[in-house]
Amino acid sequence: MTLKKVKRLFFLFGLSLILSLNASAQEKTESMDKMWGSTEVSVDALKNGKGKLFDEGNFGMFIHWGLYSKLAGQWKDKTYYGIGEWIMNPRVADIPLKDYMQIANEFNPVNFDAKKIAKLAKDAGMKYIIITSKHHDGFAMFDSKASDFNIVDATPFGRDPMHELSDACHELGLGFGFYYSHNQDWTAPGGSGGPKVDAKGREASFKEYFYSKCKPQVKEICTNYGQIDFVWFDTPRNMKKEYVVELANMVRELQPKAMMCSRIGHGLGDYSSNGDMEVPTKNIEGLWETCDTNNDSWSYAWYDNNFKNPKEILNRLVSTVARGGSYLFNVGPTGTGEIPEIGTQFLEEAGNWIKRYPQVIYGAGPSPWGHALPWGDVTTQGNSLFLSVFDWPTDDKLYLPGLKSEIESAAILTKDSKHTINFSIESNWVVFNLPFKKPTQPATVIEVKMKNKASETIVEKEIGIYPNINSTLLAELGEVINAEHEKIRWMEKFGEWKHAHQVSNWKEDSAVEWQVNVNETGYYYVDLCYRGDNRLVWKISTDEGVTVQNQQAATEKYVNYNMGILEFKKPGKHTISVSLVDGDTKTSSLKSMLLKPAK
Ligand code: FHN
Repeated sequence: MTLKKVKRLFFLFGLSLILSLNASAQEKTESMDKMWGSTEVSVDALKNGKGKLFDEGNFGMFIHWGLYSKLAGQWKDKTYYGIGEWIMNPRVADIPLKDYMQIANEFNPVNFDAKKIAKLAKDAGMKYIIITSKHHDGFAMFDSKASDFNIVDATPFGRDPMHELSDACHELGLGFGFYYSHNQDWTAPGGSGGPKVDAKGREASFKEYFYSKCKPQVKEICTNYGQIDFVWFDTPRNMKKEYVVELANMVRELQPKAMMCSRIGHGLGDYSSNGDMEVPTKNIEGLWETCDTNNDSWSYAWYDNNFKNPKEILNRLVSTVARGGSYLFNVGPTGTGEIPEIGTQFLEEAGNWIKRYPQVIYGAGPSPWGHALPWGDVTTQGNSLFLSVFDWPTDDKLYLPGLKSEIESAAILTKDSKHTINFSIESNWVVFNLPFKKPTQPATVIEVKMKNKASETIVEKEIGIYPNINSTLLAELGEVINAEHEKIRWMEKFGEWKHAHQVSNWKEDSAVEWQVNVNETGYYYVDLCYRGDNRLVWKISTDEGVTVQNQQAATEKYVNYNMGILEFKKPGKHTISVSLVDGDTKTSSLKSMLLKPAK
């Protein structure tokens, strides 16, 4: 069927029949999206087989590009803030299907240059590219026989950019894969969120959508682009298991080397996909990934130039690797096909750093500390711990808490040489003597050679309280006593997810308790990060009988409030606990505590 025919038929059946998503249904399914599970496939077998690129590469480029990129977050003179690829959805601009499909007539990304994009990924230190072949809007960015609503048949551009990009990736030795929205399809009758009737006015079923569009298109992307390394399905929600199994089997048969992320649904992926834009706070075992974006939206939006700078990109990358995962970092080309300039520049700068320190990222293992440290993070390789120091200490000393394994030597790695640094062991802290000025930007790497394998490094579980930098005690790193501890997420702009662990539902004997290791005695300002209603009274106590109790305001957003000064009288191991003394026990939620040296 030609695109013209499709458009005419949809027009005939009226817009009211077309848009099926409503806000409450969406809310319901959002919570299902949180259930993206992990794989049942043997992790070791994957790491040594088809998962090698993913496991060792640790850094890939995600690309959200489609018809929505042309709209750039704007419809009929109005800007819609939030993730741009959702613009046609009733929750955003609610664009009539007929109007949306017509955008294809003017979609002409003449500046698309596959080689340039692949080169940027390579220069940025990325090892593979995963691009949207079809997002929820149903528009195929590849040549498809299964639907005319595709970039070759429906646009003046008339080229298949996916061919160009897969070729460019293969030429540069990069891995390549496709994102495909298998469940949601807002323009195909029967697709989740799509028209409820087909072109003939008959009720359209998911089954029809699945066999006429979804499965044939997945077959196309798995057949026409050579060997692919990833098929990245998304938002399975309540898709029936039988369909998911059928897709997974087909992909495994056609592309035995392709890794599928857990968002295919029903625990059938090869690796687990974390929540969007979420760098986890604690180490996670197995094969997993965090996908993140270089600004706030996934796809291009004209107003969104809130690009992560090289320091933030690298910090989030290093932290993801240090938690045991891989980092998939998104860019959104414009409607004419180019990646915005600032994003490009920042990625290249991040790549220059990675080129100098490949051992910190590629094939690197997780941090023995299990969480980020105040000045940066730690990855491991062979016998070495790599300390990526993003925040340089102001007093020439870098502190490492609770290290029980023996160090052989330590050195700062600069461009082409190693500068040995002195260190001392003071009770159970290692103190490195550093030059006053940070030697390399945006992070300095210190290689700490251990006597044994770095992955076997033993670290005490207490969280360090540092004398020269603020120490954060996250709720999830403490013990929650008789209160509710849950992981939550919320949207700032539409689709822009934030994540936290919170403790709520406080009772008289509720508390959060942390085991800490204090390097230096003295005074520390103590802040609590919480949200709630009106004013709250909190009490913070230590095992030395020191107490801070104070009232501060509360709002619906998490904010840090200064509670007072806490004293540690003796160095070493202590317990700190927090409890709610007065305030609404249901709405008061604690996220973290911050200890700031007062001197
Ligand atoms: O709804 C999509 C969204 O548009 C974007 O593609 C992200 C990327 O992970 N996935 C879904 C939401 O989680």
